[in-house]
Amino acid sequence: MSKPVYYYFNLRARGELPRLVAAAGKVEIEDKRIPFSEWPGQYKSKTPYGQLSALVVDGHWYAQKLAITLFLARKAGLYPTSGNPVDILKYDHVLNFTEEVLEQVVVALVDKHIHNKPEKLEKLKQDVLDAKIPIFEKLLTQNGTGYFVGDKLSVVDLSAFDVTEHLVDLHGKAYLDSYPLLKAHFDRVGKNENIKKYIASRPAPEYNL
Ligand SMILES: N[C@@H](CCC(=O)N[C@@H](CS)C(=O)NCC(=O)O)C(=O)O
Repeated sequence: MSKPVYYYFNLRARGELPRLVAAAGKVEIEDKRIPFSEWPGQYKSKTPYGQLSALVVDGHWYAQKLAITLFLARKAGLYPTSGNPVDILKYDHVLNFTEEVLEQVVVALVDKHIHNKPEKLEKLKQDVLDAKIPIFEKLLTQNGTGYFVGDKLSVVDLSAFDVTEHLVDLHGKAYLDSYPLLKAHFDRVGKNENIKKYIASRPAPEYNL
C-alpha cells in the first residue's frame, strides 16, 4: 500500500482526529491541508460526497472522518481489529459520545469564525459543556485506568483530547480544574511523545477552530 494521503482544510474542526490517530500510532500519512480558496475548484468534485475529510489509498478516494479515523486506528493498534462485539461496543459508544460533543463545539466555532455569528459559541458553555463535560469526568472515574476505555491509549482518548483542546482554547486551562481526571487525561495524552511532536509541528490554522 502506498502512503495514504489525508485531505482536510488547515483546521482542526471535523478533521483533526485522523491526524491525531496517525501521529499517535505512527501511521505514515501525507497530511494535505487544502486552502479554502482551492477547495471548490480543485478538490470538491474529486471527493466521494463533495466534502472533506477524505483519504486517498492506492489511488482510491474514501471519505467520512469517522470511517477514516477507524481505518487509521486499526492500523495503529488504537482500536480493536477483531474480538467480542461487546468489547468493540465499549469503544464505539464512548467515541460516538465524544464526537457528538465535538460536533456541537465545531458547529458553534464555524458559526463564529466563518459566518460571523458568535451567539452559538456564547451559549455553548451553558447549554452543552456544563451538561456534557461532567460526563467525561464520570467516564474516567468509572473506567479507573486514566483512559476512557481499557487500560491504554485508544482512539477514544484521542477524540476526548481533541474536544479538551477546544475547551482549553475557549475557556483556558483553569476550566479543567473542576474536572481533575479529565485534566490529568489531557496532560497524559499531551505528553505522549508522538502527540507532543505532532502538536509542536502542526501548522498555524487558517481559522482558529
Ligand atoms: N460527515 C462528514 C462531514 C464532512 C463535512 O461537514 N465537511 C465540511 C468541512 S468540516 C466540508 O467539506 N465543507 C465544505 C463543503 O461542503 O463544500 C464527515 O464526518 O467527514
